[in-house]
Amino acid sequence: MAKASHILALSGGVGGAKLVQGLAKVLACEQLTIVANTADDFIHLGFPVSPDLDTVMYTLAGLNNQQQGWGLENESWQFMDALAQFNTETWFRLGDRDIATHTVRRQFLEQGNSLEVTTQMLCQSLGIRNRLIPMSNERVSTQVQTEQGWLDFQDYFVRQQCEPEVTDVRFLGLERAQLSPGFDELLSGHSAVNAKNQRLRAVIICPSNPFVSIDPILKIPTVLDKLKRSGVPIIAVSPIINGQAIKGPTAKMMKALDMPVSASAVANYYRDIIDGFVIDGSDSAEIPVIEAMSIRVIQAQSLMTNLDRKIQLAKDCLRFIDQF
Ligand code: FO1
Repeated sequence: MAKASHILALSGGVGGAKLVQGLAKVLACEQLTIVANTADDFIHLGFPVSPDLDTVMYTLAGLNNQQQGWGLENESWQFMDALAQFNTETWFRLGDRDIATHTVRRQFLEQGNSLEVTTQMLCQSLGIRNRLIPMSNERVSTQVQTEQGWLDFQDYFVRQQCEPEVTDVRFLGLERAQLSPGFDELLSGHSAVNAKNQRLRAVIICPSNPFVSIDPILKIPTVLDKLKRSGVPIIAVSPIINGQAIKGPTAKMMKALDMPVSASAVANYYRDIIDGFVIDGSDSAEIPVIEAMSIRVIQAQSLMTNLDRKIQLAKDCLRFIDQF
């Protein structure tokens, strides 16, 4: 019988990639698969950009710009500087080295490879041995409703710096999207998930924005059903610490969606999906509220300000999983 020891992490954005880095340091490479959100993807200046895949990929390769949260360290901006001479848009910054990634991704995709295979090839070239999979090979595009009407995600997130108030979120193409084959195998195959004869042990929902980073993954048709039928524990790490989001518009979106900005409000949002919830030590008051939802809770240092903390949070999540 295959040993249930494989961890599936669902990730989007910068916060998710931090926990993924901790998990990758703690688990053997064949024990971890990351499924990343691809609803932030867009074609920009002809380049197919996949921000959440690239943030995880660069992080796992140790090449990510830690201070910025996205993109590469030691980046140069000659392309953007040259672009600025023309009256074209420069609000979405593509570094010279980053463009190599988009160029090779475009080549692979134009040769007819799926985004999953393309990502695998890119990861292989960067020496990454963990499995990084897009949630879907089909295009899904997040839009946010604001007083300006529906905005494409990167226009809202980058060009307008999350300034407009979001009153709704939609994912164009979601109803037609299928799980990527690798994602589907992980959730459906109760048999071994890899050549090492491992079975899926648990799913970890990383501390990403629930509305625009995790929801696109969970709302792909059949995902919720397959998660439930997998029978494995599903835990989430709160992206809200002490009433604050660490990065990005999560807190702002919760306010605009009339939700209290609290860890328990996120637990409530995930309540039909998760068995366990990891909150920060500063949020003890939330424990009874979350336990009242029949969700088990542990507290852990959730502010991942350095590698040791990312590793410790990963260890705390894995120890929590052993309670199920
Ligand atoms: N975020 C920004 O705030 N400004 C940028 O100019 C920017 C460029 C960029 C280029 C490639 C890439 O993969 C990500 C980039 N991001 C930028 C981050 C991106 O908008 C976010 O990482 C996700 O879409 C949200 O998690």
